[in-house]
Amino acid sequence: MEKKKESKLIFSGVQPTGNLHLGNYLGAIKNWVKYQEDSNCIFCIVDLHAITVSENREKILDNTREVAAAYIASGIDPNKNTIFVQSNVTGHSELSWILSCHTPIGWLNRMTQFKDKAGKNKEKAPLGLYSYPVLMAADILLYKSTHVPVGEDQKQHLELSRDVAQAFNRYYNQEFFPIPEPIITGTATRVMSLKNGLNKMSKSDPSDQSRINLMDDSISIIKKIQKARTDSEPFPKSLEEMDNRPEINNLINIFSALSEDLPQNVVAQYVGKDFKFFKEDLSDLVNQKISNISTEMHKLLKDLNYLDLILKKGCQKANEIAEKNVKDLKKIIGFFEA
Ligand code: AQP
Repeated sequence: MEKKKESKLIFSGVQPTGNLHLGNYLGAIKNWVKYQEDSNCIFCIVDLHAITVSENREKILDNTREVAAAYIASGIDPNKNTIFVQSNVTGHSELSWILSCHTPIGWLNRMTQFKDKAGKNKEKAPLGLYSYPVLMAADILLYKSTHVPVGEDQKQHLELSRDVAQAFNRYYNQEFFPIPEPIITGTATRVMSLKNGLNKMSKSDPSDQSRINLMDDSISIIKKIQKARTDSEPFPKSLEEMDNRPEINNLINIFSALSEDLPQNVVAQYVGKDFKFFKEDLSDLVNQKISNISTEMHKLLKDLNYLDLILKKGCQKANEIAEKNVKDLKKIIGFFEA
């Protein structure tokens, strides 16, 4: 087996908030699979992030196992990578506090996800939702990660992680944290809702029709794509024509990402044809790509002993790195060592 490159450390995660969807797969998990061949990879299930929203707290354990199953079913090899649950490694919370002391409030005030999720009721939003990006910085920096593959929606949080790393390094005049690089690749870095091309496909969208869940059966997938919103115009003749047609743009990008073909080739293939044919082929394609993952997820979720063992082993591996880095960090700060 080829030796992994020691210098590159990839970190990423998904929240166990239920309803894992095609956006999570195309924007994140699918891309991780190819990194495992030549990089050290740590894939986390970020349950501490999930509890920032009260609706997510109830099924946290089931949802945690669902994400673990999705990672493995999508092709992430638990023997080659570290797969673990965030709350099992105390270093995340510890580092989050330390980094929050180096994060100006003004930086957090600019985060659009907090504004979106808190809505009009900002005063009642929990502090954890506001400081979420600091915890995310801690997740990444705890392992001295160098690269973070994410979907487009996490770009702003990642930029904050870079700023926080730089602020800490500057303050202590050390190059302790590497400055993590975002990896945002492919034509589906922002998969949109099937019901509204201006909203991102999201686990928390109350409408199940807005997303393709990784565990949907083939009939549901066909129905959801059939009913996906389009417009009354004919199939576009060029990419430029898609500019003001967000729903069409989204479906073509999904097709392109799943078929690993360029969007312009997808357009060329269907120009002049009825949308019905495009949607039929898209349903087949989604089913073809998702059905193996879905079957494997169902199988894994019936063998909880196996899944839990993977997460326990992952916790040990993650803790080894985290404990060392937290110790070094405390030395730099100058805390008393008991
Ligand atoms: N619609 C999307 N298109 C492309 N990538 C996406 N990701 C999420 N939605 C899309 C990427 O999936 C990874 C894990 O996301 P997360 O679990 O941290 O939560 P999120 O970004 O807040 O995603 P959701 O699905 O919308 O969850 P809820 O509704 O719970 O907030 C990330 O890499 C993300 O970029």
